[in-house]
Amino acid sequence: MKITQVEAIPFAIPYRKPLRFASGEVHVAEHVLVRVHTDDGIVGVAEAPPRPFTYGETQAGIVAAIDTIFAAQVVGLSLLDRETVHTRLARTVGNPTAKSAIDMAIWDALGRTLDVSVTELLGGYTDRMRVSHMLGFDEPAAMVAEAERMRDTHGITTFKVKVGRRPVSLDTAVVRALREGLGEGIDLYVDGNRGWTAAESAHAMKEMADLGLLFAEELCPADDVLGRRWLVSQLDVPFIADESAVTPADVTREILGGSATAVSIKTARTGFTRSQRTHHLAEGLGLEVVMGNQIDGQLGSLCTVAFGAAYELTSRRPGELSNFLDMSDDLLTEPLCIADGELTVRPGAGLGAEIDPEKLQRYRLDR
Ligand code: MUC
Ligand code: MG
Repeated sequence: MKITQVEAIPFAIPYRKPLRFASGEVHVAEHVLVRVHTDDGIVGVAEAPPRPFTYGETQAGIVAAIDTIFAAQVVGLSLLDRETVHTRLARTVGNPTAKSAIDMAIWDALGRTLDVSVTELLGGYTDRMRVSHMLGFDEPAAMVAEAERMRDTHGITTFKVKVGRRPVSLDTAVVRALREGLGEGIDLYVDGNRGWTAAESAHAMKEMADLGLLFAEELCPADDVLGRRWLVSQLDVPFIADESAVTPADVTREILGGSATAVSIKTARTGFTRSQRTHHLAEGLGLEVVMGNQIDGQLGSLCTVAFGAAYELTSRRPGELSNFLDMSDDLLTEPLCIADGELTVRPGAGLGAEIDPEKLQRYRLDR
């Protein structure tokens, strides 16, 4: 069970359709495949998706951080030394997805070694989650058509709508069109990626008061401390902290400061070990949890559902598990399939993900 090597392999797969939102846009999945090898010949895998516009990580930076800082901190440890791994990696404040991919690849390797799924190792609550699809910026008619396609093809009935544009009516018109076009049979919530001010957010939420939103997420910056508290205090739906609350300590500060009332757990940036801590904190504080999407590929989405399905609290709400559908291809031998609005965890050992060697060869950038 001894870790002998950590590989960081950059790859690039184009999106069929770019995803646009208030803090950036994604045209190509420029991710890093992380492989953790052990002396038993086991290989655990995970992927790191850099989001430069949010966390400052880049693909080249992730490879460099793993090769020059993190690999040496874990090589020689046992797969069971997960707390030591976490402590060593946590010394570095930044690089959330580089650290998380190593953590998740270790859990995958442990599951493969013990012949147990990661979901069972974590908590084993269920084997599936309902799916919520993120809709990026576009014209109202195009967003309604996209939501209808997701509902009719995959049975998805929950949608997170990207907002945060100016004037706010650009976005409120979209949300209204979605409610009118798809009716009461769907659930809607909005994510501003810090695009609006607190006052603009309050105005937009009033304008959408009759649309039955489930949540609001990161409508304005958490650094606008009093403005955000003022906003959150007047909302009648939970306000989700996403990029403002990456660590459990961030979550504690945001919640106790009255700047959020719910939390997005993204395995891409807190791995499994830190996501567990956030989950336990959320349970103790009585918070709503949504399993979020860092615009993950199929391997990242498999990590999200593996964690989300492990606990009652994380599987209660639909998880954001479907944006890999917008990619032109992926790395897994057997693609993920969303049917009847659900994604199931893979049966078998670890994450149950097999990387297609031919696809990896085609998309890797370090050939
Ligand atoms: C989200 O929930 O914000 C957009 C940027 C990012 O880091 O994640 C996505 C989705
Ligand atoms: Mg968000």
